[in-house]
Amino acid sequence: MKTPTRIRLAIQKSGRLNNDSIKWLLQCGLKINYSKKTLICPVENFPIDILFVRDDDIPSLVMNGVCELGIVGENVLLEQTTAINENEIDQKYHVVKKLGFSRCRLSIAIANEKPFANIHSLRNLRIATSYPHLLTKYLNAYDVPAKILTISGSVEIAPRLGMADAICDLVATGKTLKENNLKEVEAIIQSQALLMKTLHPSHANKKRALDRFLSQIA
Ligand code: PRT
Ligand code: ZN
Repeated sequence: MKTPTRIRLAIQKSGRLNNDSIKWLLQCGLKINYSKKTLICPVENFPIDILFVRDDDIPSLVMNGVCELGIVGENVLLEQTTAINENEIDQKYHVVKKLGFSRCRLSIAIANEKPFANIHSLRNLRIATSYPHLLTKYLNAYDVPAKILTISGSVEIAPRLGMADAICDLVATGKTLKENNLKEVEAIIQSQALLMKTLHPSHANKKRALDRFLSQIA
């Protein structure tokens, strides 16, 4: 059987990370010839195959060694790893570098007219979010009980629908919050895209390609 020597690098298939991830790879000197429909694309001048996937799948693909490398938002990586035992996680991946694009923050926001003095003003509120683990960890650190409602999208609309008193979602320019009559009151984490690598490469002989790529971008 032929020994695999090509490494896999996972990036988002479509969405906010896609363009800048490709731009960054091109800046690293990789020659990529891909179309929007491609799911896997061989790099012409390097033993790397680019895999196009949902961003949420990237941390586990890398942690399980299916892909040696991945580009993902810190927000997604932190939410997923917060859900798992920290010691177990530390042995599965390493953050190679933060890439400086897709910057945003995960913040709590409430209706403009609601009074807010400090984090304790959130006590016992219903907070809608797609980031239940990061939000729970943050509120627990301040000993603030709240009812967390996990929803997968359009989080900003939840207070208008009467489903929630507050939200916890990503903010970049603040335009979406403004449009939904919400004000940002607490920033939980700052985020940007990062390059992560597996600590479990599936074949030892892929290490040479991995080391060569990592030394090229150092
Ligand atoms: O389909 P797939 O699962 O791959 O993509 P997705 O829909 O889960 O993610 P996508 O493409 O929306 O975002 C990918 C990543 O981009 C996020 O995980 C963040 O790391 C990063 N990013 C940077 C953002 C934003 N900025 C951002 N502003 N992701 C989402 N937003 C949304 C936010 O949720 C809110 O609805 O934009 C709105 C707020 O933006 P402003 O500018 O109005 O404040
Ligand atoms: Zn996603």
